[in-house]
Order: sequence, then structure tokens, then C-alpha cells
Amino acid sequence: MALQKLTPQEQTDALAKPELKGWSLVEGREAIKRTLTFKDFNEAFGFMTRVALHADKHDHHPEWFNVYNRVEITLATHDVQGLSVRDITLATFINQIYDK
Ligand code: HBI
Repeated sequence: MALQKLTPQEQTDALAKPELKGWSLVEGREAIKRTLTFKDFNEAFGFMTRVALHADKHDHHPEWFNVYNRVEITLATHDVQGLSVRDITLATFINQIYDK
């Protein structure tokens, strides 16, 4: 079964779930975003390292920006030019380690 693009309803339903707390749709793009803040750069980069290793293992990579203790993350699936279940799964993982 090929990777499917999420419908608008599926996007809305996914974002309403508690496991996706803090995530929202990007204006004008089929993507989701969340901004995370940490105690300092060391904590932020340690988080990014954990996410990076997980992303590479699952072959699904974030688009992100980091300055000091702030990490801005955007998730989308290039292969479907939109959102897929992979983005929901990665966002859930990110929340699990951030919201600990
Ligand atoms: N990461 N976010 C994201 N979206 C993709 O479509 C994607 C990826 N990482 C690797 C990947 N696709 C590969 O499967 C193909 O591009 C080769």
C-alpha cells in the first residue's frame, strides 16, 4: 500500500488528539509545526540529536531551525507533497521526549 496523503479531515482529527499537543498547521502549506524551548543550547541540541537519530532510523526527516535554546520544527512528507501518517508518528515521538 503506497504512502497516502492525509485528507483535511484526517489532519484536523490528528491535531485534535492529546498526543499532538502544541502542533498546528502551517499557514498556506500542508505541513505541521511546533516551536520548543529548552533550558539552554546544550539541552536543545541534545534533543535534536535524539530526534535526528530516530528520524534517520525511520527514514523520515524534520525541517528545523535552531537558535540557542529554541527549536522550530516543521514536518511534511515530500513523497506525497503534503502530510502523511509519518509526520503524525514523528510529531508524536517528538512530544513523547519533549513533554516528558
Ligand atoms: N523525510 N520529511 C520527509 N519526507 C519524505 O518524503 C522523506 C523524508 N526522508 C527520506 C525520504 N523521504 C526517502 O524515503 C525518499 O525521499 C528517498
